[in-house]
Amino acid sequence: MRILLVKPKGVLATIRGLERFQRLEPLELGYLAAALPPHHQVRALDLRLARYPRRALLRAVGELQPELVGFSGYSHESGAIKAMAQLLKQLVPTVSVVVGGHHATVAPQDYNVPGIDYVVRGEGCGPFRLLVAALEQHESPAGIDNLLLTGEFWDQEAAARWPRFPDPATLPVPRRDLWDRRHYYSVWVSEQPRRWQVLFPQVAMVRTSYGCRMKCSFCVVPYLCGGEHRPRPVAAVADEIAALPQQHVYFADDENFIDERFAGELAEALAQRGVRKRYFAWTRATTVLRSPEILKRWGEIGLDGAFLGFEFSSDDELKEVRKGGTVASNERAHETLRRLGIACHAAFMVRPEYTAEQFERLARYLRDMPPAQCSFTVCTPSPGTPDWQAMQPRIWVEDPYRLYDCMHPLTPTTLPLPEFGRRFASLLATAAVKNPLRTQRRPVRPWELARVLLAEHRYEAAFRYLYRDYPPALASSRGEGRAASACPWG
Ligand code: B12
Ligand code: SF4
Repeated sequence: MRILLVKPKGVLATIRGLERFQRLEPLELGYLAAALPPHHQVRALDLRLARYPRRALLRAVGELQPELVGFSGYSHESGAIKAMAQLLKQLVPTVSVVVGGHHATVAPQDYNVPGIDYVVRGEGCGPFRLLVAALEQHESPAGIDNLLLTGEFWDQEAAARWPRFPDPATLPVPRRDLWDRRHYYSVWVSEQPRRWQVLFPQVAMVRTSYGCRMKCSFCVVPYLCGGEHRPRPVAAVADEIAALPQQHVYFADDENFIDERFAGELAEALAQRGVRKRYFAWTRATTVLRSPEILKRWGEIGLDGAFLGFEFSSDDELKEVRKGGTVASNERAHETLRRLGIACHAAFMVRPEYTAEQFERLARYLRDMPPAQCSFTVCTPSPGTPDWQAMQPRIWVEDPYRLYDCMHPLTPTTLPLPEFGRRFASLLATAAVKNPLRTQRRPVRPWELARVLLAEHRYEAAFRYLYRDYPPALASSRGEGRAASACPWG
């Protein structure tokens, strides 16, 4: 079969701003393609690379004449996916359309619309392979686990159950030959940046495990994987990393080091293979404090930076989201990483209800922090969690998925939206001076410096002007009531 796999382009300025710092490989498309027998003709279309995504999609459809088109997307991309699916069906009524990815997993009913034939939930390789096999044989794909048929065949009961994730040992090695690796990069942080260090290296993305054992209330991951952390076989991951042409690896795990045994064995397997690459991973303060020797070993084999969810600067707020740590444990973990020569990416959240004083309190905390790369989001429970359900009556936009990027408040702000955006943006500037790249004052290439400064400027502007993404009635007020929102894509 001729199959086109599509990753959409973000519509929001916040998402596009983020992309100036990092654009990671469309790994999910590589996994899906790898799950199929080789006689199928598969093309991956990453619309993030296209200036005019609508034109790029139509061109690809014209060239490949696909029989099946698969879309992948997060919640904020769901509007664009539905619009593209409908357009496709109008132009080529015989094409089959399947959607998958995170939004399909947590809100499948949102895709039960004209234009979409099938919705795949959870890990997609197995159901996708079976779907393609059924379509190839002109058979109905009804009855495939974690696959829903839309319209009159919609199974509401199945849509309400969490999909089961398969044994990660059954996952194939993703097909990275489907894209040009030169398009994928991430701004790179190190505790001790070298002189003339490359600031935007090409990066590969690798998944070593899925799931997490913790239960932070805003996060959907514990529901996705039943509260388990499930690693892939060590040798398979080490072989995949060893074969990568890129020198920099960004891990796509929810938590990389929570399973000490696996993390330790993987480090040794990489060392034994003589793999010398640079790594960036996501972990928790509690993991760093529990297993500093694992972080030390990873530091020795190339871990440059670790993402730590600091979340808040007060214990009360951390307790409220069941983070399972304290401000003091965050600070100790930060210190531990720095001692091991690993840079800390400290991720903070603000709440829609923040007052000017609460923004100021966070800004004071940032000013007193040791060097770190910082990022900021708005605390927004994930679709699929009980907290998301509880928030429903307070949601102030008609289509919350469109603005679900954890950077747009979905419930009324205490401050008027423009002031909220201004204060949110100024946190970026306050934290920027703490970045090890700035504190260490190492020389950098002028064009890379210009690129960082432009990215910072655009990202800050996206925060400052996020009120423009809301209907005018909300943009200028504290937003009582709900307002409709349109879905522009293209
Ligand atoms: C790595 C990661 C990132 C990377 C980007 C990865 C990329 N390729 O661009 C970075 C760090 C940049 C990132 C950024 C963001 N992320 Co993120 N990210 C993740 C993480 C940890 C893993 C995702 C991943 O790549 N997994 C590996 C791939 C191979 O697996 P997969 O995507 O799940 O795909 C499989 C299945 O879903 C399915 N499938 C997927 N697509 C399709 C399509 C079809 C047709 C089929 C059949 C099946 C199918 O099969 C795939 C094959 O294995 C997830 C958490 C999670 N557990 O999912 C959060 C997650 C997806 N991110 C999330 C969010 C909110 C964001 C941000 C908005 C956060 C922010 N404000 O910075 C941004 C948005 C970026 C953007 N451009 O849209 C949320 C999404 C919530 C939602 N409802 O949308 C998640 C779930 C985190 C969470 N705990 O809530 N993210
Ligand atoms: S926020 Fe991180 S630590 Fe908490 S449950 Fe989600 S993945 Fe686990």
